Amino acid sequence: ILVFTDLDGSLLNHDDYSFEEARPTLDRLRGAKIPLVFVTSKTRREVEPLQNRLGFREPFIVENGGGIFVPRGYRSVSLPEEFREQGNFFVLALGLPYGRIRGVFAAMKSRFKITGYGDLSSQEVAVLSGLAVEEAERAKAREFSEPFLLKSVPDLPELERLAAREGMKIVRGGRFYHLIGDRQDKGAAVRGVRSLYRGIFGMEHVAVGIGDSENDLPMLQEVDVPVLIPHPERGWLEASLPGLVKAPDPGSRGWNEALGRILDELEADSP
Ligand code: 2M8
Ligand code: MG
Ligand code: MG
Repeated sequence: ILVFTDLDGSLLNHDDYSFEEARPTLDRLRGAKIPLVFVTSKTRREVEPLQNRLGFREPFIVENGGGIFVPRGYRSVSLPEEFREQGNFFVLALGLPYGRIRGVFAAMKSRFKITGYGDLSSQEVAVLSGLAVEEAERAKAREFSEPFLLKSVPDLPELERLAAREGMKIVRGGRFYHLIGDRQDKGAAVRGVRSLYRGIFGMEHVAVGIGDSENDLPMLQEVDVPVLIPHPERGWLEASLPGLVKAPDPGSRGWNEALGRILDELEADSP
């Protein structure tokens, strides 16, 4: 078994970012040595402290599929050469460099009322997101994507056309839109990580995927057991996915319950 999970609104509560209620199932994953792969809009600098707090040291996917990070020495195998060494990680970039994304964003900004993380201070990002200021500073350390707010939603189709012309696209998370490269999304990155596990890590597996927002749908399409967590106000996203499991509650509580039940079933099938 391999578990892919979104963070905000899924493993972490939408409002207070807590994962306390997910502890029982997190402990169970750790005990059974089931890898938990984060698939998030967050940056590498946001994921690192979270992995430490949660006690997981697995590969992870950042910035809506912008990059796959594998900890140095993970499972003592050597990775394909497309993976570049970067600090404590080997990184496969699937997205475009942040500088290029910001360049296109600046051109969009001259015509539309949009505000990106690059235009905001850490204090401002903290207010908009509900993150602490130090966390907001980590969220601003983008490598592959620009989260932004849009004043007028009817502008979206025109922004999408501009993005497409530059080889980019726009996806929607829990609070923000994200300008990203058009070859990246959470689904493409999950496909890449699954083939690493099957190939060089030698692990055939059943994949579970858990998410709550539109940007999670490509990931949910790439797994065997897709799970949707409801938004605290909006409920479950509209989605037709074969075998879809709907978690009973938002955030970490729903995550804990739904994944706990799925593990019961998978373990009963292959004891
Ligand atoms: C952004 O991502 C969330 C994920 O759904 C969103 O779009 O609402 C990202 O900027 C991420 O880096 C940040 O931690 C998060 C904070 O809510 O917002
Ligand atoms: Mg989410
Ligand atoms: Mg997310």
